[in-house]
Amino acid sequence: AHSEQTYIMVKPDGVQRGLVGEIISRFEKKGFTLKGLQMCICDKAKAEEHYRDLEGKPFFPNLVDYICSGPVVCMVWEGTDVVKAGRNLIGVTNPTDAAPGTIRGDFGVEVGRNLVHGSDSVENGEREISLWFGGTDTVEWEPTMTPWIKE
Ligand code: DAT
Ligand code: MG
Repeated sequence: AHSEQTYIMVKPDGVQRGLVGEIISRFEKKGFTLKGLQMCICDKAKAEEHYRDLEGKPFFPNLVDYICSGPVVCMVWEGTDVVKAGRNLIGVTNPTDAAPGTIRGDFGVEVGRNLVHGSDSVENGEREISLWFGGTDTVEWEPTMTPWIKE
């Protein structure tokens, strides 16, 4: 099976609401491996770069302000098809439409407070990981339980 990495970030509302542990726990229990973890307060330039594909959208200025409005928790998760599976754990963009059982479906009510980011492709994952993590800030390791999760 195909192993890859994704960039997952608990947004400022998720941090302020005390949902960091809950969000990490869902990725851990699913069977993915945490390869990088750090906290920061994002500046405007970095937020604009992170969301550069959305520049020009009417909500873009609000989105940038929101992401910069408090601490975020930045993570690299690795595993089989983790980009797609991670987005399934997170749920669709608007929490109103997100299925119960997903993070946004269980904890969110508005699109502008949707708690967590997940990369939408392997390529964007690589771009986002290099934007948020310096090369030395991730950890090479393999959990001993891997054979019980992956064939
Ligand atoms: P996602 O975060 O599900 O990948 P996206 O990449 O299309 O969604 O958009 C990035 C963020 O921008 C999203 O998490 C919340 C915000 N956003 C998207 N569409 C929006 C809209 N129609 N109104 C307000 N905010 C929106
Ligand atoms: Mg996106």
